[in-house]
Amino acid sequence: MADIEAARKAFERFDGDGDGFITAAEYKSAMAQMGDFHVTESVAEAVIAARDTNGDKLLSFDEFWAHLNKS
Ligand SMILES: [Ca+2]
Ligand SMILES: [Ca+2]
Repeated sequence: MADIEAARKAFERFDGDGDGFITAAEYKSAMAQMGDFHVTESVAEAVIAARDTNGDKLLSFDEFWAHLNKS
C-alpha cells in the first residue's frame, strides 16, 4: 500500500495548472523540471495512456493512485 499523502504531493507536482488532471504536456514539463529531458511528447503520451483507465487522455488522481498500488 503506497502512502496517499506522498502520492498526492507527487500528483500535485505533475499537475501544473492544479485542475486535478495530469495531461501529457504537464507530465513532460514536470519531468523536465526534475531534470529528465528524455521524456518527449510521445513518451509522455504513452505514459499517460498506460495509466489512463477511462481513456480521456487525462490522468486523474484515482488513476494515478490505482497505478501506484498495482506496481
Ligand atoms: Ca492539469
Ligand atoms: Ca483518465
